[in-house]
Amino acid sequence: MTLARAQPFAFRFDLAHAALVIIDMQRDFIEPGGFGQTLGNDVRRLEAIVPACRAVLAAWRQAGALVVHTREAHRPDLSDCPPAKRGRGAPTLRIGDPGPMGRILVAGEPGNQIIPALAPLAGEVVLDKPGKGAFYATPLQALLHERGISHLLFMGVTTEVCVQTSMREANDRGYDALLLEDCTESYFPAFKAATLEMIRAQGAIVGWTAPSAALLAELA
Ligand code: TIU
Repeated sequence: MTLARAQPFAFRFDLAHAALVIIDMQRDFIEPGGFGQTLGNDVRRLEAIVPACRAVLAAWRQAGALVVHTREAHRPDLSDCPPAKRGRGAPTLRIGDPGPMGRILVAGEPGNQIIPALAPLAGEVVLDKPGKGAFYATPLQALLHERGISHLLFMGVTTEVCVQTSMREANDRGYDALLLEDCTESYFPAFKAATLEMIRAQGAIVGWTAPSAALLAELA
């Protein structure tokens, strides 16, 4: 497949060697009462991308290609949450504290689940990650290697935190990575815009970006 409208130049991939990686589309970031809001953010901005993400996920599933979902999640005993992460800033609730959707950013809690509109299907890969990047302390690289994956198409939240970190990790590991522009969002519009620019600058120094319509047209 060729996404001719990708920036900074066309993105070519073979579906059999590509994965759709959906970063942290969890209630903790998208709904009120979760981690995103405890940090002081207006979380309502993020739900606007859900219809576009749903359309891509449906088309990708129809094509039969690999789907990977991630969740930012810590063990209930917080043994995988560095004190530096838990102590950062002045949130209303810290990681592990009880909130309206259960304990903040803790695996298994209601707020830590992927939103129902993008719920994983049985058999799809779902990875819990303790960091911002999807490769750090997860089996993602081994899993992609086993399946012969070389190209990653990303969507999810937030653009400049977990999505960008994961793309940079992917880039350093030799993957060609593309971010679907209308399927990612930030609490800060300027940060999203800057991230898209910095990813594709300098001849795709981190990777590519493209509108989801370009992918949907190829998958149709
Ligand atoms: N705070 C923020 O923008 N994001 C995160 O903490 N995690 C993710 O991006 N998933």
